[in-house]
Amino acid sequence: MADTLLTDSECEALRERALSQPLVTHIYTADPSAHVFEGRIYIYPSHDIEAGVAFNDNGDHFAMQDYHVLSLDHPQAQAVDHGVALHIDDVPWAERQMWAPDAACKDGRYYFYFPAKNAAGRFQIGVATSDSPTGPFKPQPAPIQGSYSIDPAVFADDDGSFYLYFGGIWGGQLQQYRNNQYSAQYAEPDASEPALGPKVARLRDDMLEFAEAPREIIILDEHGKPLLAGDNERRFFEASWLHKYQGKYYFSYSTGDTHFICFATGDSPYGPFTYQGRILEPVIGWTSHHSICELNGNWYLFYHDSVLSKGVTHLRSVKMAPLQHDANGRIVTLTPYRD
Ligand code: FUB
Repeated sequence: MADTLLTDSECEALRERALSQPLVTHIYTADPSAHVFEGRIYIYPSHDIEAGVAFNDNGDHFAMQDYHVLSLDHPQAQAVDHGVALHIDDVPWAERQMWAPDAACKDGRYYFYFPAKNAAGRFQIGVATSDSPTGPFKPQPAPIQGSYSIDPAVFADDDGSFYLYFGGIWGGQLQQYRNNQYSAQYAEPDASEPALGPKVARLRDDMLEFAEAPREIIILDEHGKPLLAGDNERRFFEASWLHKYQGKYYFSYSTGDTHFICFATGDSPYGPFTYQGRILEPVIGWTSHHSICELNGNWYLFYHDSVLSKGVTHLRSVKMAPLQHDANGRIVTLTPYRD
């Protein structure tokens, strides 16, 4: 394993690999959440399938039913598929649509967080546990109390606290909540109003429930004003991720209908965060979803696109490319790697 900074030629080789091939090609994978556990890179993706469900604005055609875990011995290695880690049939409360997951490790135990729709058609977030980073994961019988919407992402802070970020508008249903309460009457704010923010809650010590009511994250513009709902090129849509670099918290996310992965920085895991720029320009396919992790001083972006399926938006493939923070801590924008 490379235990030093990547050389320029190693970086270039990794970029080339991202250009030409996904991490795995025998199944479709998306929404990669990557972490380094015990020196190895583990990737927790969605497992895309063709379920024959008609396309609609709610994303019902993203009808995934299980999760696989991938891992890499080192960044240049061939990814290993560890097989099914959790199936919807084993989750008592989940009916359909296992969307973007994430995982965390605490005291040698692994916690897998995943969204799915319940019998009422509402997304909630569940947790499943294992002694192994690759599962199989045993789900809790009920979803996390007070959870809703999609795209859980866990951040482990230096003081041992774990935070769960979540939320996504449109098919992710976040627009139907205010102050953590659901109403079918709620909708997206008007274009001139502050955009809906993602949510964050610190996790309880046992990692199985929220330790507090979810709080809204505010993303500010360069004047210190919240981004507006009509600012489609910058406002939050889905795909929360948090990483820490040189003491700053970096919140990154997808802008959905404008297809960018952007980042904003702040001084607390709760925000507020100030918009800084783009990490990734649009990929092939409607959705964009990423994660960022560090191994031996090198930073990596994990993302997906629909190149392998020739543009089928719900049949995506996970890729990995080097990511760079410049001397001022700004993330250098990547252009996607198309063939
Ligand atoms: O994979 C289903 C959904 O597509 C995810 O939850 C979103 O982030 C988008 O990537």
